[in-house]
This record gives sequence, C-alpha cells and structure tokens, in this order.
Amino acid sequence: MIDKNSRITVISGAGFSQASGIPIFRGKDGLWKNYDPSELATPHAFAKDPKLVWEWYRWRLNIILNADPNLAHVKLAEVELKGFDIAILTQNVDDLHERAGSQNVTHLHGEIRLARCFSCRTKFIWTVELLETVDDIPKCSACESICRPDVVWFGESLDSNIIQNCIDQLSITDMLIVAGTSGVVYPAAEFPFLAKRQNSQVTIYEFNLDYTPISNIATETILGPVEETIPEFFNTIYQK
Ligand code: BJW
Ligand code: ZN
Repeated sequence: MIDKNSRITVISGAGFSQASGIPIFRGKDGLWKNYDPSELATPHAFAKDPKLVWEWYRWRLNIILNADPNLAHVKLAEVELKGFDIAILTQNVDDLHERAGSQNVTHLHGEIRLARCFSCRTKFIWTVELLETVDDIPKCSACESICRPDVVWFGESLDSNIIQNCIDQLSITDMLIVAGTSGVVYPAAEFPFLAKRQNSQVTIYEFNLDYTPISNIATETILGPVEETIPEFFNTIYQK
C-alpha cells in the first residue's frame, strides 16, 4: 500500500483527542455551562464578555494540560519514527501530537497553550502552575493590556503562510488520512477536496465514528474510535 517513499498527510480534528478526555465541539459533548462552542469561539463573544470566554478557555486549558496523548497520537509518532514521511495538519489547539513525539505538526487553528497580547502581540506559554495564579482576564507582562487565547476564532483568517503550506503539502501527498473531524469548518473542510482536485490518484482514508461530507470522496471510511482504528490500520500496513 505505501512504502517509505510515500508521503502521508493526516488532517486531525477534535475526535482525535476525544479519548484523551478533551471534549469535542459539536453534539452535546461540546456544551460548557449550556453554551455552544460556536457562541464562544468568536471575536464578538470575546468583545462582549472576555471574562466568560476566558473562563471557558481556562476550563479547557486545565483539561488539556493534564491530558495525555492516546493510542492514535502515539501510533502516528511511531509511524514517523519508523521512517515514514508523515505530516500532520491539525485543527486541534492541544499539543497532544507533539507530546506523543510527532515532529511535523501544523496547527491550523492556533494553540491553546499560548496567550497573546491584544496590543503588542507578545505571546506567553501557560503552565499548570501559572494557570492556578490567574483567575481573571490575563494581562500582558510587557504592556499590561489584556491577552486573548492564541487561537483562530470563527470569522478570523487563518495564517496565510500556514494555508499555503497546507496547500503545498496536499498537492504532493500520496495518502491522506482525515481523522476525527466533522468536516464542516472551513477552510480545513475543503482540504480533502483540494487534495483530490490536485491529484486524482491520492488515496483518502477517513476515520470517524460516523459518516461526514468527506465520506463522499474518501477511498474508504473506517468507522470506529481512532484510538482503535488508527493503530489497527497502520499495523496492517506494516505487515504488507
Ligand atoms: C471521533 C471520535 C473518536 C468523536 N474517534 N472519531 C465557506 C463556506 C461556509 C462558511 C465558511 C466558509 N469559509 C469560512 C467560513 C466561515 C467559518 C466556517 O467554516 N463556518 C462553518 C461552521 C460553516 N470559518 C471560519 O470562520 C474560518 N475563517 C476563515 O475561513 O476566514 C476567512 C473567512 C471568514 C468568514 C467568512 C468567509 C471567509 C476560521 C475557523 C476557525 C475555527 N475555530 C475553532 C475554534 C478554535 C479555537 C478553540 O479551540 O477554541 O476550531 S471552531 C472548532 O471547529 C475548532 C475546531 O478545530 C473546528 C473543527 O471541529 P472538528 O475538529 O471537526 O470537531 P467536531 O466536534 O466538529 O467533530 C468531531 C468529530 O470527531 C465528529 O465527526 C465525531 O463523529 C468524531 N469523533 N470522537 C473518531 N474517538
Ligand atoms: Zn503587550
């Protein structure tokens, strides 16, 4: 199926980290205090009530900082360690791919472990200890302005260099794995279609609990939890 000259690209979404205890966005699992994430992950929500939005982020940060990579994260890192050319384009703001050992990870929607100053754009890294000392809106240590999570909210543009890198990566990939994403948030939702348009030979494997809009163009949709299906899939490939 693939050898070490093949290029593998993985697009991961919230379902990839679900088994690590990190709530996904859509469905009842995503609700926090009855707020839908799409009501909170916006510049408008932050402008209206930054304290509420930070409370949501602190809640999620605490979960993420204390979470561990699951068997799906670990398997991708192992595949890379075995010498396969594998790039991960993640929509997730957690760092579980990196903590599992993956080296080539691109964050499309930013990183929750970073906060950035609204005025001078200085960034700082959250730790569990630091998180415990700040219970209000975090302030910049350089200029005292308020900080925001260093993530991409609805209506905000993704970094143009990151988008270009994704387009380049998708144009050269032999195998595309789309795992644990509902495939409804753009521009990431468009990426599998883009890969197919750029290279009709690309094999697209989708891993999800359910079918999604991506299933229509996937070579195969493998239903089940990624923490089981991803390790099984790569174990099969190694045997060939
Ligand atoms: C499992 C599992 C297990 C569970 N194993 N599977 C074109 C058309 C229409 C709209 C737009 C468009 N272009 C832009 C837009 C607007 C908007 C958009 O896409 N809206 C749609 C909702 C319609 N996009 C944007 O605003 C983007 N900006 C942009 O394009 O700028 C230019 C522009 C702006 C405005 C108009 C036009 C152009 C920015 C998007 C930023 C998304 N940000 C968030 C928050 C990040 C910060 C944070 O984390 O707090 O990113 S929203 C949220 O959704 C988060 C996620 O990364 C993202 C995707 O979610 P994901 O990963 O798919 O998770 P879920 O929960 O939806 O799905 C989980 C899946 O896993 C499910 O399928 C489960 O079945 C499965 N699953 N457990 C396997 N164990
Ligand atoms: Zn500042």
